[in-house]
This record gives sequence, structure tokens and C-alpha cells, in this order.
Amino acid sequence: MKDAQAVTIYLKDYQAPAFLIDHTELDFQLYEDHALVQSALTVRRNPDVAAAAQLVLHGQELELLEVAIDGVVQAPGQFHLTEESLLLTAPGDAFIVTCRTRITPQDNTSLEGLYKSRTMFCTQCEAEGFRKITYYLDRPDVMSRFTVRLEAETAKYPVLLSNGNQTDGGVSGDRHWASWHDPFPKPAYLFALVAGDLESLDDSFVTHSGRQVQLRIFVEPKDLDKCAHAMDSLQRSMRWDEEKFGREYDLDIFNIVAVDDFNMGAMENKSLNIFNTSCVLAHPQTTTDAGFQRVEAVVAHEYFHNWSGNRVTCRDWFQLSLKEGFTVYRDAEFSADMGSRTVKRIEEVSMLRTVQFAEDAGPLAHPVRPDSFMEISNFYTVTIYEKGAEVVRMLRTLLGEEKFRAACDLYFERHDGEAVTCEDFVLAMEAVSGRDLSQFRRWYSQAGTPRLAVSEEWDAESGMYTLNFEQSCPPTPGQELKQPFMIPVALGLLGEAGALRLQSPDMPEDAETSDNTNCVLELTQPQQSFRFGPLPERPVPSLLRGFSAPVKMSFDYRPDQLAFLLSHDDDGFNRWEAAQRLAVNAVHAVQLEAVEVDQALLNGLSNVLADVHADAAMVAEILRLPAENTLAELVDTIDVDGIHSARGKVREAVARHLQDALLERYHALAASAAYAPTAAQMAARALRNTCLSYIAVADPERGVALAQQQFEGAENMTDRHAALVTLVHHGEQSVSEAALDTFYAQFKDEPLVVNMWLQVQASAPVKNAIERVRQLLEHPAYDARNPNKIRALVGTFCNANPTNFHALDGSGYELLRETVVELNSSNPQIASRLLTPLTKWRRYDKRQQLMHSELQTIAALPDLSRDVYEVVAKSL
Ligand code: B3K
Ligand code: ZN
Repeated sequence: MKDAQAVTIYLKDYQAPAFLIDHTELDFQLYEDHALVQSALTVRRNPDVAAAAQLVLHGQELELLEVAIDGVVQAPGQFHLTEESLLLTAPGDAFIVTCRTRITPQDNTSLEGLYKSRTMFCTQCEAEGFRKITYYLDRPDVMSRFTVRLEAETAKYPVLLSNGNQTDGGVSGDRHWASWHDPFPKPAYLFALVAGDLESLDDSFVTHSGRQVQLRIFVEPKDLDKCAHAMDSLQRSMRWDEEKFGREYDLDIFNIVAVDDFNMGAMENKSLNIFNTSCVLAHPQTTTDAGFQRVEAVVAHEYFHNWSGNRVTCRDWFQLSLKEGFTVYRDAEFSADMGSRTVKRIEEVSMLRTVQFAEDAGPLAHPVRPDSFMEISNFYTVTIYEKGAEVVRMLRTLLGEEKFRAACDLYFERHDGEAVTCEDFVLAMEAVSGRDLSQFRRWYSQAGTPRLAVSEEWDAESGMYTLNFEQSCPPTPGQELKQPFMIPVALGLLGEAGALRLQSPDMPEDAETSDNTNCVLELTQPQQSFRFGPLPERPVPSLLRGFSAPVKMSFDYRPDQLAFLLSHDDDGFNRWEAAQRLAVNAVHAVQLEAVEVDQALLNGLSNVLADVHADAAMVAEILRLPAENTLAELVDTIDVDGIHSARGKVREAVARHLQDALLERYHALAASAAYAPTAAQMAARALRNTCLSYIAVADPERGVALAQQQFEGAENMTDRHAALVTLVHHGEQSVSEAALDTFYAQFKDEPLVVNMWLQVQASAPVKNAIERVRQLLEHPAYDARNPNKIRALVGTFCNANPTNFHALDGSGYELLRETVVELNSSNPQIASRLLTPLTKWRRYDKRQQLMHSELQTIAALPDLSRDVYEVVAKSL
């Protein structure tokens, strides 16, 4: 690690750019062993900033061939080159910088900048990848109109794409070229280019005001039959954004390109979205329902960025959540509208609790708007994305549907074409609602998950019911003391006969109440009480409905009260929540004193399973016990084996108690129609496969036999995959091996299915898992350069196989360290992301030392990337 690379960048040091670039002209000559990039930048001084003598352009890993200002080639003494910049003397207020650089996309394994994925050229520029293409003001507040010409060999790269509209093209010898112009000014992070041998699925969309948009999804020819779902998702997203947010598409072309080697899910480059194949390809034979849903969600997310991100972008990277949190909120609402709103919310909250709360409780905790960073790539986190979306959701809850929508309209209208801040977003919310959101702003500046302790008082004589709230927030790195948050608490009070009418002497007259049985309390003080009544009976409170705030809420519910909420709450989310609380209590009780599993849980789940009219997806969610990682998040010191074994016992008790009903529903839910990714069918498959896995727990012989039948007869990947998981997790070794071999033989030419095959093995809670993973690292199907493969094998093992990853001999930690060390030089972004499980070392008792020492070994490496350095240094 060079000291210069361990530089921390602070939000408080933000300065507007001294120069702007009105127009950017780029010319790419793509060859088999290098690429030549020629740029012409129309630069002018920023009139709002004190004059600077020097223009400092960003650049990394570039070979500078020539730089000229207004046509005058600069001699070596006239410019200054460092490892990360090019300094030029500005001749006046406006001038043209032309630059020629040489790069080697073929050797670019970081998958940032211009690189090759299999046979095609593609780019990834967010956050700071453009500087690996040419010298530039690579910061989001410099927005420029781009004109791009690209040229490559015709036979190998028949398709040449960039942002905006194609304006020209032609052939010269065995090469051809295309010119593109994007009329919308944009930051360099939204630039994209693709050259490859691709085919496309074509369709169209007519916008609200009648604009005819050509839609194309480009893939390798073998994948053309897997694009229909993405196309359908895109069209539905475009319509939905018009209807729900009044946002219309603004160009005549919208292209999506699928690439195999990609560091994340997808990228929202203006009119040329680039996708990881895993987030665009879908076919019933090769994709599970979860895969179909992911494609729908990611297509929507990237499309929605056209407004929340592209038309209105971020001033600086500290504001990342301005576009990401808001866009996650938008895609979550879209998915909720497409399927079951309650199930979608349950999925979001499970993930938030397991992953984001853990981040908030660890050494890398940071606010939704961070104050500082070393490497921005490390800040594409669940806090920025998912907690950021929760912050937007709370604004919606506080303002109400209508005012929230009006405030979004105002935000887009005020800032169209600008690079702005989270503060601008909140200001729009204030302007429309007339509210003072000063205290609410702490959600952007304070890290950590607030605790909310709730208690009740009941006065039988007067019928007055009091809820007492006490909020606090634990310290996080650099933030010892926290100020109280503004916390919206949605609630209802339930009586024997149903929801009670709410009247409270402590709530303002105009408080947001959707009806008189639901209300939203606004907590602002460390301690606060609200009275309700007079009530006809002592109620059971349904608190934090729909998870109205990202907090850890505690209330001393009795088991019978939870059972009551599980069967009677009209808030679907809180029905699930009641089951989760019962399950968590059962696991803790078994872990502490090996007692019998609470009847309230068993009977409650039994009632839910028996309700054939309830949404099957919701039933499946309620039956699913909290994951080991979720349970780990609830305790200070994590006992990996204790959690695993206690959860296993509760699972067995549930499985045995429900055995007959599980079998009955398993058979009753058998498919009667051809596969379709509809909400109803997906719900049935989810519940049926949940039943299958429980049956295998209660009666392995029967479960394995059923799984075998299902595996052989499956007509879609959802059922085949679920059966495979059951066979591998519960079958004898010979059964499990045979199924894995059959599966591999059938799908070895489908990379995304091979990833599932790796995942199933990496997550198996079986004895020899680590050896298996080591063997797979050598398997021809594995590719140590492909992020999807790395995530499927090593990522899954470290994150979804707790007992094996945390093996007491340290073998799991060693495997992770070896992988990180290898990736540190080839792909630092993936290396640092993979490291996350080791950063939690303080939470583990006897394993601490082993985890810590692996981190130290990494820290001592001579050439640590900035990405890995930051994570390791902050964790140690
Ligand atoms: N904006 C991109 C993420 C880019 C990550 C760069 N390391 C995808 C998305 O959130 O839509
Ligand atoms: Zn995004």
C-alpha cells in the first residue's frame, strides 16, 4: 500500500469544479491487443469559481501519446503527469484539449473502464472508471454533451453502440465505424460503449405523449431465447413510471446489452444500459422464479435511473444515496405493484435486518450520506441502497402519498439537468409539505440502527391505554453520541372483536391517519408516551406496521399475544413479524435450556398452513424460520454452532408437528398449468417447495423420495432447483452426487445454471463442504476471473454456509483470505466486497483470533489495492 493511496476524501472539502466541459468528442479504434482513444474536450472556466491557473484532469493506467491545447501539441515540460492525473496550464477562459491515449482493454481484469467480456468490448464507468479510458474531469458535477465514434473489425464486432442516437456509420476495408450523439449533458460515469457480435430482441414502446421508442436487448446469439421477460419487464417499467411518477422516457432508443463479466447487477448508462447476464436472461428451463423476479426488479431499477440518477444526478459521490436510495425505493414500489406488496416488504425487511443492520453494527458502519471515504467503490453498500430507500419510504409515510408525489415532481422539475445533493431532495419535500424536516435529516448524517424500546400501561377503570417509547442509538465509528431521530411509528390496536378505533389526546388533530384504526405516531424525543382511549378492552398493540422505520423495536409480547397477532392482525407484515418473534424466542429458549418448542409457535404455524385462502407466498414466508445470519444479528456475541443446532431443533419440531398438513399441501399444490412467471404460480411453487424442504426434515426418506421424483419430472428450473437443494441437503451422499452429476451434465453449457450448481454445493451444511469448495475451485466450470462464478462459489460459502465457513480449524477463513489475496490485484472491487464476513470478527467469541489474524495477513501484503486497504484498515 502506498501512503498516497490511503488518502481520505471528505465531504466538507467539496469544491465546485474550476473548469467545465461543454462538449466531449471521443474516437475509439478497437484492436485485438490495444485500443486508441482520441478525445477533444471543449473546456471553459466555471464562472462561479475563483480562477485556477491549472486544469487537473483525472487519469489512471493510461499511456499518454499526445496532448494538445487549441491544436498546439504540448511538449513534455508543458504538462505534468502523475500516477492519477494530468496537469495542464489553462491558456484562457475557453479552450480545446485534445488527447491521444493507448489502453489495453484485453488486460483489464478490474472490469472498470473499457474491458473485454468474452468476445465483446464493453465499459463500466461508475463511479470512477472513465479515467481509465482517457484524461478527463471524472466527477459527476461535470456534465457534458458526448459525441462518440467507434471503429472495429466488422466480422468480429458487427454491433457498435454508444449513448444517444446513431448519427452516422460506414465501412473501410475489413473495419467499420459508427457515430453516436447523446443530446443530454451527462457526467462521464454514464458514458458507455459496446462492440460485439450480438443479436437483439427488438420491440417498441409508445410513451404517454406519443413518442415511439425503439427497445432492443442485445445478447450473444445463443441467448436470444432468454430475453422476452426482460423486454416485458422493461415495457411494464416504462408504463409504471409514467403512471406512478409521471416520468416519461426522453429518447427514441433504449438499449440493453448483456455481458457475462460484470462486477455488479447492471448499470444505467444513458440509453445504453449494460447488464450482468444474470439480471437480464430468463427462461423457465434455466431460471428460477427468484431469478425472474430479479430480472424484473433490476430492469426496472436501471430504467428508473433515467430520471432518478441521469436527468437529475449527484453533485458528488457522498450523495450516492440520492440516486440509489430513491431508485431502490422506486423499484421496490414497482415490484410491490407487480406481485404481493406484503411479501415484497417481508423480503426487503429480512435482507435489511440480516445484512444492513449487521453493517450498521460493524466497523464499516457509515451514514446514508457518508462524511468521508478512501475508495468510493466500497460505498455501494446496503446502507446507501437499502437504508437509503427506507429513508425515502419514511418521507412518504410522513408526508402521505399525495404530498410525497407532489414533492417528487417538484424535485424533478427544479433540478432537471442538474447535479444535486440529498439536501435538495429534502428541501423539495419541505417545500411541498410545509413541514420542518430538520430533525429528520439525522437519518442522512447519523449511522447506526436506532433501538426502540416500547412498553405499555393499561388503566382498566378509565379504559386509557398508554404506549411508552424510548429511543437510543449505539455508537458507530466516529460517532459516539447520537441525537434522537424522527421515527414514524405506524400502529393499530387490536381487540377481541377486531381493530379498535383510535383516539388519542396526544396526537395532533391533523395527524396522518389513513382510517381510524391505523395511525402514524411521530417520535422525536428520547422518551415519549402516547395515550389512547377510552378503549372498550385491553388491546394488543400492532406496532411499527409495515416496518415503518428501520429500527430494532422491542416489546415484551406474551406468546399468546404473538399467536393472536399472527392469526388476526390485518397488517400482513406484522402477521409475519409475529411468527418471526415466536420463532426467534423458540430458538433462544432451546439454545439456553434445551426446552420443548413453544406450542404457540407450532399451533400458529399450523393454522397458517391450514388456511388455503391465504396468499400462498405469504404462507411460505411465515413458515420460513429466520435464517442463521438473521438470528446471529440479534445477539451481541455470536455462537455459530449454538444457533445452528437450536434452529435445527426448532425446524425439526415444526416439521414434525406439521407433517401431515405439509404432505397434503405439497400434493395439492402440484402444477396444473404450463409454467408462467405469474404471481399466483410463483406463490404456489414457493409454498410447495417450502413444504418439500420441511418434509425432508421430518422424514428424510420420504422427503428425498419426493425430491427425486420432482427432480426427474420437473418442467421448470424452480422445481428442479428446489428438488436438487433438498437432495443435496438431505440425501445420502450417493443420491446427492448422482443428482449433481445429472444436473451438471444437462446444464454445463448454461453459465447461469452452472452458477446455481456451484451455489447449491457451496451452501450445503454438510461435513466436507470446504473440501468440496476447494475441488470446485479447480473445476473446469469455475473461472477465477468471472465475478458471478466467484460470488456463486466463494461468496455463497462465506455468507450462506455459517457452520462450515466458521469451522473451528480456521479453514474457511483461510480460503477466503487466499481468494481475496488473489483478487486484490486482478479485481480489487470484488476482493474488498468478498471480505465483508471477516470484518465482523469482533462479534465472534473463540473464533475472533483466527479471523483477526487473516485480516492481519492481508494488511501486511505489499501491494494492497485502495479498495482492500480501506476495508482491512477500518476493520482492524
Ligand atoms: N449504479 C450502478 C452501480 C455502479 C457500481 C459501481 N461500482 C448500478 C445501480 O445501482 O443501478
Ligand atoms: Zn442503482
